[in-house]
Amino acid sequence: MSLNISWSVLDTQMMSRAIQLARKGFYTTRPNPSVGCVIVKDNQIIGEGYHQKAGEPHAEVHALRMAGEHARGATAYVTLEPCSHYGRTPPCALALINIGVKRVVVAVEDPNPQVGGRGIQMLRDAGIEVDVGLHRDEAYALNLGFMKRMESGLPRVTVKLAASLDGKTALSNGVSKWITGPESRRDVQRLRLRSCALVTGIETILADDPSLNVRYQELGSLKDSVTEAQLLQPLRVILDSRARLPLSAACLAIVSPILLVSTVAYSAEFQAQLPSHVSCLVLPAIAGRVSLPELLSYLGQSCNHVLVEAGATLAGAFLAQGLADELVLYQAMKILGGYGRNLLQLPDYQTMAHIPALILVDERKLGLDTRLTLSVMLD
Ligand code: AOF
Ligand code: ZN
Repeated sequence: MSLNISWSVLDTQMMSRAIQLARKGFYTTRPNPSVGCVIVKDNQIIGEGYHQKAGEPHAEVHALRMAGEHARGATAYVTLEPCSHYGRTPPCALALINIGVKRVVVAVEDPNPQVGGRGIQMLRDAGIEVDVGLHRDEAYALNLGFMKRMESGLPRVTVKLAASLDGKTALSNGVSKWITGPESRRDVQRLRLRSCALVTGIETILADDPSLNVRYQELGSLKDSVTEAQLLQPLRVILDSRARLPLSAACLAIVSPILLVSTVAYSAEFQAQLPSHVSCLVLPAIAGRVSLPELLSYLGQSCNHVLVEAGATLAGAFLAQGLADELVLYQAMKILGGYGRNLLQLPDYQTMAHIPALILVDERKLGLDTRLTLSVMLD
């Protein structure tokens, strides 16, 4: 624990730098965590690096390569506990031991069951001084999805919503283009880019025929941190309980992975006509609809963060079932009036004790709109 450690100014500065480096990989490392590493000797940075892409070298390896033999006797600052397992790359703890670093400062432990404290133990067993907990909250916050998946097997779920001041998502005739402005819509591209999967419902597909991909040219200033070649498209997940998706849906024509989830199998004839980037999954039903807990368990095998971009029924189901961690609401300063559609379909709660408990964690102006980020308090 960090409670008894008094960190020096140098420690604090170096871990801040490591976190800054980790952030550089935020949009490209998934499903691996964003991790940064700085190697310091005689008050000088002699190596630094960050994890850029799953399957490629970890942060420590980049930093050690830069430092070379000078790393002997140095201090390594790492935002996540160095790994102890042979995954796609050999253990970073071993690399630090082999080069002979003297001290390792770790921001937060790695809850990955393959690591889970063993990286820190390996270093200590080799006689290296290890201090844990510097900037822990910041390092944890950088990898909320990864942390949740490793701790629970479930992905973090963000539900994206866009509405008018009177909480409507469309006019009564269905017209919704555009309630929010271009800045909000560009920000949705950022939400998609940070997500391993996007979940939508068949009703949204049938009504709007969206492509649900990340469009590089719409990334704005994010283009500075992600090149077009690095762009990772999230898995597009379509919940289609009764297997109604038409082969003409626009999303199918875009070549990036799609998962069609139904409660009854698609016909062999339909499946034979699907392009190779589309796969199908049958899950159990709850009240005639795809079981959302089963869906999240399935996605938790490989997805850190799931973005739900759906209509009021499906988005409401995630919230009502206690499966949403966060809501991001783009609120337009417009009043639609009439009988437009409601923001979320929720049960008819009879007491305030039963309504979802939300905490506003961020509020920001985006053009003429306001973006509210709300944490859902789960009991
Ligand atoms: C580190 N440094 O920079 C990262 C770590 O599939 P692999 O071999 O890349 O292993 C991925 C796991 O390694 C990942 O789930 C997490 O536990 C850890 N990530 N560890 O020491 C890093 N990215
Ligand atoms: Zn590693």
